[in-house]
Amino acid sequence: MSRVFLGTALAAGLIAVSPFATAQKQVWKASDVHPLGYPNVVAIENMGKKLEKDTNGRISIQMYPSMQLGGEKEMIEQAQVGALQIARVSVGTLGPVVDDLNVFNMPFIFRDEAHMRKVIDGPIGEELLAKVTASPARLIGLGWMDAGTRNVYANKPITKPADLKGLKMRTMGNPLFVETMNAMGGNGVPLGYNELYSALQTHVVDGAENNPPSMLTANHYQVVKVYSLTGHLIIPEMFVFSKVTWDKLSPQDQALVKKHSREVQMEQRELWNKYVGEAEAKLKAAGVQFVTADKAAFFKATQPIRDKYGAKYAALQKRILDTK
Ligand code: BDP
Repeated sequence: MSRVFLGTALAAGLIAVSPFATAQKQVWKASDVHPLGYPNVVAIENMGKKLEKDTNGRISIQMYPSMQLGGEKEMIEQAQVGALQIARVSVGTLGPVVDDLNVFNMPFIFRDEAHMRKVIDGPIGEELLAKVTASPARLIGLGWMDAGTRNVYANKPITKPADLKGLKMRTMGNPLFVETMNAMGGNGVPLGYNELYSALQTHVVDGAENNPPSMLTANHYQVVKVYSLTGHLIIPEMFVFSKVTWDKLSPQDQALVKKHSREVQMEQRELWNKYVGEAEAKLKAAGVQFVTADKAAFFKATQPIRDKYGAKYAALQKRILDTK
């Protein structure tokens, strides 16, 4: 086919190949388990506004917040088949899909949140996004988000591993977290985030672990009243794009999305910094008790997990630890 003919045929809409398809108006579906107003949701919505402006309305994003499309496992599956374009999920739930990510899911792998941010912003962060893209998962790793530090909550203070004895504690759906919770002294029960509120309410589980904004916005604080600062997990989140849709985009559109993704990464963090403080204040005002825990004891109790899983990623783990 000559170039001239191809061009004419495309302009006439005779051939539905990708360059033509992308000239059409597209509304991408994005989803998040968190509600409107949550930093992650706001940052993706803002990306949608920028894309709309840059493309004169050709591309826009429709956000489906608050677990409207299910939990993160369901969101990942929808993105894999192209039913959803952007899924913002925890690396906790992505670990079982792209195994290399589990290096971030190990307890106490990061010294603190600043350390985690250094790692995701630098070459390791880039490499892991590329690993997702290159994996058979049919997802494109676009960028990272911050989710602070996860601490345990139940209806009693958990200051040391013995306090978790006999407690059923919800974890994200990843065997690594069940083992971690068991090593910390409790009984890990993997459940989707979308199942958690009712599981707490009906005492299917006695507690959970998460950051303060999640405990607040998912209403867990209405049922569980003591937040113990175990600091066992600092897990970043990722927003991924459906490869099915991505492959139909022009290189220009792909580059545009990539550029905005880095901006999302930086913008979400600013929003997060503010949001965490507000969430803590609201939890306290609602009667949630914040308790200091013996972090060193939990660190020690979880050493077998780092030994077991760390061996697989020894080189990467060393580079993470060496990131200053
Ligand atoms: C929240 C994360 C969210 C996870 C949720 C969970 O932002 O991505 O789905 O924890 O525990 O902190 O499932």
